[in-house]
Amino acid sequence: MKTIFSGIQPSGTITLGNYIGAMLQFVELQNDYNCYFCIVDQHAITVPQDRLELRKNIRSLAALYLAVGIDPEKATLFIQSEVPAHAQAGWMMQCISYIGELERMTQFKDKSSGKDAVSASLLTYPPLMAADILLYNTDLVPVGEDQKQHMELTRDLAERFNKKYGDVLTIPDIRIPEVGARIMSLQEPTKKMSKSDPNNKAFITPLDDPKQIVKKIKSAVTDSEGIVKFDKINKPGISNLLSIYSILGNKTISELEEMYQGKGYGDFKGDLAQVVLNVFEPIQEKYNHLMESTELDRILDEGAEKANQVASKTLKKMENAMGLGRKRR
Ligand code: ATP
Ligand code: LTN
Repeated sequence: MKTIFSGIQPSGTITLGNYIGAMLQFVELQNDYNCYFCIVDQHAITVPQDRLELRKNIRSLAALYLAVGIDPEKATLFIQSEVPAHAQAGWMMQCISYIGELERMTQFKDKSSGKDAVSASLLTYPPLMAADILLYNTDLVPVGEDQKQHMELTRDLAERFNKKYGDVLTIPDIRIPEVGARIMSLQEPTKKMSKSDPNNKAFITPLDDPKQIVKKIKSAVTDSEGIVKFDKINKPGISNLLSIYSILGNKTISELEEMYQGKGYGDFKGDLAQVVLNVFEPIQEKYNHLMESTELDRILDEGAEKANQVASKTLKKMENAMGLGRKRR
């Protein structure tokens, strides 16, 4: 069986973008692959986090992974900071990364622009991500489109390591969904929907209450034309909503365009809100149950143990190859 690895930051509550771009793929892929799904808390602290909020978000993200349908019998679910090999291998990956290539990452440019104090870790974020992936001999990484550049760097770093130190690391491929790889902000539809957006009207989360979801969709920015038609360049707002409707409502874009011919955005948005609620309400119910159970800790303990076993083996190989410490088996 081939191996899959992917991670989500506990930097807030997952959005509709994370759900469509990442989690929907995870649920489907867990049946055919040996999967590792990680809560990348060390990545989350590359920007300031409130410690209590972070703790809450880690636990909440674990419950959400399960609530959307990740099955701990099939996939390994764990927290990055509970597997020390990530930080250790991350350091080794930093040592073979060039500052120039890290400065070219668009996520670094976006997250650092306009800030007076930029942490060094924001720059060295991608080598840690490479370590996450490479420790599990990963074949495939399902992510949204925004991670393409980081994945290319991960492949470059793995190839660089192998060239310098011998054939130790598996070169992973990226998997981006055909539709929904980039869900846009509801308020600025030319910007990616992001869970750390300071404007909470820009995103929907599965934990929003139904009234909030309806309100956010109704106030999503569109255009003044009033025609439900997919045109990403000239009508980014309605096109984004059409993509969401199409994926969650199992209808093609052209079916939707036909259904809403002659109708305004109001009808369309009302129906879309219902489609989103149909998907999110059962997730919320399962989530509430999991947060109250002791099951969550047991699953995360088992996940960390399994991940540790695999990761520490690769770490040893990497250290031996680089000449760190004393030779170990
Ligand atoms: P942050 O706002 O804190 O940077 P984020 O919302 O961008 O976080 P991540 O935790 O960095 O989310 O991403 C988790 C996964 O979700 C990644 O695979 C990423 O590509 C995917 N993803 C994030 N935002 C979107 C989006 N708007 N559309 C599709 N996929 C997305
Ligand atoms: N960089 C990713 C989160 C992330 C990740 C990973 C994704 C960290 N480590 C490993 C896939 C595989 C992000 O910002 N979305």
